Amino acid sequence: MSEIRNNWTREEIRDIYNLPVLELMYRSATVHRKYHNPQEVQVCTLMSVKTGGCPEDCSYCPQAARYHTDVEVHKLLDVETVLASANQAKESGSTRFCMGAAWREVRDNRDFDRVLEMVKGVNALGLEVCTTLGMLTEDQADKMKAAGLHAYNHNLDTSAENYSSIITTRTYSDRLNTLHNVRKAGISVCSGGIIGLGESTEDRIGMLYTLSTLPQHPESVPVNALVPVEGTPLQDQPKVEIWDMVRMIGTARILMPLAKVRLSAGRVKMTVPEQALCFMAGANSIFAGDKLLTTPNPEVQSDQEMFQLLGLFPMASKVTLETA
Ligand code: SAM
Ligand code: DTB
Ligand code: SF4
Repeated sequence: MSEIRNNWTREEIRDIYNLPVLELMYRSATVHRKYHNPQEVQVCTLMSVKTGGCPEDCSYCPQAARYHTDVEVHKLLDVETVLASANQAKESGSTRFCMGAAWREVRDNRDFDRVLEMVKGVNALGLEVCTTLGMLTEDQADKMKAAGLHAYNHNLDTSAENYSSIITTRTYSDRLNTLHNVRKAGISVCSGGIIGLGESTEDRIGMLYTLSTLPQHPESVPVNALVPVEGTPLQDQPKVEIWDMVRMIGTARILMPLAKVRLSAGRVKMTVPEQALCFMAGANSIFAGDKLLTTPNPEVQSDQEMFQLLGLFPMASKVTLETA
């Protein structure tokens, strides 16, 4: 039941997703316990190193230039500013630092050189370093690997069938091509999606099908609940039901047992008992800090209290373990 498989069928995935929810949770929790320590949760920090003004039209995103949102646009930050934040993130218990830029794709210019410096600096702090910068070529992926990049985040967001209703300025195969370049460069793959976009259950199954039938599963699968932002086309979407998050997380856990399944955007709207259900279903990572990229996230203090209450502890850094 829980061996690593890349030949899942849509029918199998549909059957898992549609199990009675408590049965799904029981099965995913069982897989979770076989492959992970269920008390351990990786704490990650996100930082937007270049905000807003993006030429893409992702209909959920407050950073797309064409939507009128309250996002404060800024150019690429200085290396020092970013490294100071990375250091703070480390001090507050994060072991992974992810830098995001509102770019359609990486260009071979000074900004990219600066991002490579950021990657080197964060790596030198002993943090896992991740970036999310849009589309990448093979050569750019190789350069990031050489700079010490651990992981690259590039979400599929929804199913292939639904993609063009959410984003028209690029295609699903553009997305898959970047994931291929990242994998080829030997960088760990972080790819997941968003629920609450107005997608059907079949779209959720389709996205999980694409992820779980890649030649190698992503090491990291973020499950985001849409944070509706005023000014974006999806501003009026209803709140995601907790049982939908549980089903996505649980199904991802069963399909990709080794992956870190990340309870990502949308936690501000979730209660502690709701988040507990997500951890029970197999989530083993959160983003900490009062901001994601541009939208609010729970305070570090309240997450620490939640961990205490649920008997969870932050995953220790590999660097600490090696030197201990
Ligand atoms: N520009 C790059 C790209 O699109 O890959 C990197 C940054 S982009 C903001 C990273 C991811 O954030 C998106 O793929 C999407 O899954 C997620 N995201 C953006 N806006 C969101 C929102 N309002 N709610 C939930 N997730 C969101
Ligand atoms: C991911 O899947 N979720 C994070 C991270 N990868 C980059 C981003 C969530 C962004 C939520 C909207 C915002 O704060 O701008
Ligand atoms: Fe740009 Fe990324 Fe936002 Fe799409 S999700 S508009 S590519 S920043």
